[in-house]
Order: sequence, then structure tokens, then C-alpha cells
Amino acid sequence: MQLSDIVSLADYPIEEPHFRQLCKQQLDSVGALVMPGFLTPAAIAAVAGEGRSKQSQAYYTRDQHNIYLKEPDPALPAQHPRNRLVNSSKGCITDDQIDGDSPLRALYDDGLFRSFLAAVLGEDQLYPYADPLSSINLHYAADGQELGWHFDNSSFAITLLIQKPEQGGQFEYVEAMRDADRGEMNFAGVQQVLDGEIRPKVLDIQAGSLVMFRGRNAIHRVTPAWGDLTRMLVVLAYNSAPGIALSESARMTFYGRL
Ligand SMILES: O=C(O)CCC(=O)C(=O)O
Ligand SMILES: [Fe+2]
Repeated sequence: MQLSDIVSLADYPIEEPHFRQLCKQQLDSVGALVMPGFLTPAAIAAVAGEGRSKQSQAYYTRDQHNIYLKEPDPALPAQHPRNRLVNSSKGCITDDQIDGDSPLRALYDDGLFRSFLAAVLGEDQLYPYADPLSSINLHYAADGQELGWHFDNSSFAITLLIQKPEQGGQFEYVEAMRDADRGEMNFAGVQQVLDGEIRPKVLDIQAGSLVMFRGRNAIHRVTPAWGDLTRMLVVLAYNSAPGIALSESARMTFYGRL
């Protein structure tokens, strides 16, 4: 498939400098950008078919972690926001399992798409991961599966929703909940989110939406999916420099292999 078969270019003129500028302003001001109907219906159908046919090959993890995705701090109590545990359970297939002729690969590698992403993110250029697993991932959340509250390590995330569950599977977030580069952890604010005292924002995401998100300082989660339709979501992962692999410990945690 060509880019024009994969992306609704009439609605999203990703080559235009002015359009890129508007997208960048939106991402910079609210930390999230949702483009409904970014994928064409044909591309959604093709990826959904690939996802369903490979679901049984996914690596499933069920995991408890703290919000900061770090080792616990033994100097603080277990119920402290720094150490409090939340649940994540999901399945994942990795880049090496994505078909050579998948629209996902054509999109991931497309120079125009990549230069659009770089412009919106304010990066000079974007590069694939140097390891064979991390660049394109397809995540599955079946009935009852969820992603608990966390902050991302990476400064940006690019996702495509392929299949929405009947109920749940909502992406919720609260912006500017920490300042990772300054080491400001904001335990008081995080505690309020965990205790439900701050109401998060919800992103309205449909199948075919492209989402760009800055999850490093925005606490976020995906609520449990419910029903027979598995939530399927693609993560397109890039680096701002060439030759970077995901760490071996992270690969073992996420994929169960190297
Ligand atoms: O599934 C999503 O919509 C978000 C995934 C996410 O937050 C992550 O992979 O870190
Ligand atoms: Fe995340």
C-alpha cells in the first residue's frame, strides 16, 4: 500500500508547513493531539486482520509496578505514592512479527510521514530502534485487561487505535503532573490522582485515530477493556538519535525475549 492508501491525506495534509505548525501548537499547548480518521478504512481493516491473525502469538504480561516505573524506594512506606503499586496486563507483538508488506511498516518507514512527526515533535529527525523488536508494536487488551497509572520514560509516544473495545479501554491523563528533567516528582499531586481526588481528562479515540502524546510528565492510564472485542493499539516508536536500542531489561520485561 502507498501512503495515500494508508492515510486520509485529503483530511490531513501532512506535507503542508502550515498544517504541521497547527499540529505542533496543539501538541505543545495541551500535550496531546488526536487525529480521528487518520487511517483509511482499508488500512484499518488490513491492520485489524493482521492483528487478529497474530493475537495468539502475543506475549502476555501481568505486572504490578509503581507510577514512576522504577524500583521501589525502601526509605518510603509501601503506600507512599512513590511506591504504590498498580496493575498492568496486556499482550504485545513486536516489530519482527509484523508482516513485511503490512501497511504499518509502509507507514512507519515513509519519509513524508516521518518528517511530519519530526516537525510536530520539534525534532530534527526521527530514527528507528536499533533492536529488532521495539520499533512497531501491536498491543492487545482483552476483556478485563488494563494499563495502570504511569509516566512514560520517553518524551513522546505515537499510537494508532485499530480496534476499540465494547466498553472501557479509555485513555485518561492529567497533564503536567511532574517535571522529570528537574527531578520534581509531585507526590502530593500523584496521590490525589491515585485516590480519585483529581478527575483526569479522557481522550476520545476511535479506531483509525492517530494520537501523539507527551507522557513523560503527564500521568496516564488505560482503564480495563470490557467485552468480546479486544482493544488493539499500535505504538510507533522512534528515537531522536540513530543506533539506540531499547535496554535489555526493558525488552525482557515487555517482550519476554531479546
Ligand atoms: O494504550 C494506550 O493508548 C497508551 C499506551 C501507553 O501509555 C504506553 O504504552 O506507555
Ligand atoms: Fe504510557
